[in-house]
Amino acid sequence: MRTLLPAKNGLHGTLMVPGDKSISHRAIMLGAISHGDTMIHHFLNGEDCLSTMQAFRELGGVIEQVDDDVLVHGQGFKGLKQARRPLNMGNSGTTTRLMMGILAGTNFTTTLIGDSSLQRRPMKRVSQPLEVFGGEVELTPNGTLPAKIIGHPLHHAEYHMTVASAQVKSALIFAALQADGKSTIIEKLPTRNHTEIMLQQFGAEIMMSNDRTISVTPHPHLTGQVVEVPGDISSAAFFLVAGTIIPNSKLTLQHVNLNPTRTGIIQVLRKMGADLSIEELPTKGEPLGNITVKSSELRPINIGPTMIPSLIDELPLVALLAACASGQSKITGAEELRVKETDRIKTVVEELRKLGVHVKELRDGMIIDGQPTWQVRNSQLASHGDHRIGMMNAVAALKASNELTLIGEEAINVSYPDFFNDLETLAGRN
Ligand code: SPQ
Repeated sequence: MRTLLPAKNGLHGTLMVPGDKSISHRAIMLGAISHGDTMIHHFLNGEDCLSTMQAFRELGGVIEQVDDDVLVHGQGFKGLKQARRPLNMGNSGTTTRLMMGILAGTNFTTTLIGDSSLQRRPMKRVSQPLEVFGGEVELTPNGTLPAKIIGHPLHHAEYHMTVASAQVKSALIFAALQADGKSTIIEKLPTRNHTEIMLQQFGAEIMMSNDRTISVTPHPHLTGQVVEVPGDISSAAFFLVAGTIIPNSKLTLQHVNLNPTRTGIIQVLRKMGADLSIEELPTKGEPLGNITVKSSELRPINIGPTMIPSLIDELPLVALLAACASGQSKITGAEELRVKETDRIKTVVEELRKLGVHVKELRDGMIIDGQPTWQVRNSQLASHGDHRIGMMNAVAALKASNELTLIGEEAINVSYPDFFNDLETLAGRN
């Protein structure tokens, strides 16, 4: 249990947030299936990405790590070897789903297991489309882990996705790379495109057109690269929101990834009236920049389905922003939140109500009545084992007038092990 203190003097300073989680996972994966060495700088040392690293080691990969520098000795798809035991995906949906696509085309069988949260998350969304490519994945009758991936030669396909999910898309791209001809994947809505961008860097022939169509030429010669992982906008978002809602704050987040498929939170902050400025930085890879925010008065907002993928992981924070705005906000089209580490509609509503915020739960979102001050009803906040809910609560607690407590702070190690240290530094308490 952790004590959460208010930030009575605001938040100040400059911070380099940890490396992007999605990009760190993909850098290990692409490094392992490429030929030659891949050097990864600013790798995210969170538990999820370490699950990916460990899985590839158990598949015969040689990976060296010194702090946040990681060297992957790639041996190509064909260099992957059967693991001696089930691979433990921990809490990581990204590792699980992307691995299914990579392992579908091997000539061996692999079993994937995970923690209690991951065991509840839907996996048919990957196994079913993989069947279209000739893949075979056995799941429990509920469509959950453990998953047994029976490797097969794969064939090409044209597939229209039925969920807006970068994880499903990426699994299918990995399958398509091992198929017997060119494949096309058509997204329901545009989602984060780190797999596509990084594959191009490693030498794959992968074309993206009209935002939603991806064509994959199989069996490229992938060559190891140097990957500079930018700061994670999903981690920076906690401080962007804190800097906006806590009076007397001004802070700068450095080297943050500004890939437009991820920057929905910046659009939301601007639409709500946040004082936010961006200094774009020169880069050879994905766009990045320094973001400065100052305390601001906020207007309410309406968010609908098309915007959701670009801020899916930031929606708990959007709800918190709405709770501080002058009026009623509405989030709809966000039913995907129900299948994250927790049902994030339910857990956000439950935690905001403890803080005295009026929130109505909808099937696919919520309606939030913004209030300038909250009357805390229950000072014992909980992460529910979900890193993003734990961090949302820690940011909310900065605004409370009294000390609160957080149960389950360890969940935060999944994506941001130094979160509280960084928070205390910005609050001037370190
Ligand atoms: O890896 P995991 O557990 O699924 O992580 C989450 C998160 O909050 O960190 C989701 F709970 O991020 C996903 C994200 O929601 C990471 C991701 C990716 O790297 O491809 C894509 C999104 O999931 P999805 O299902 O929309 O593709």
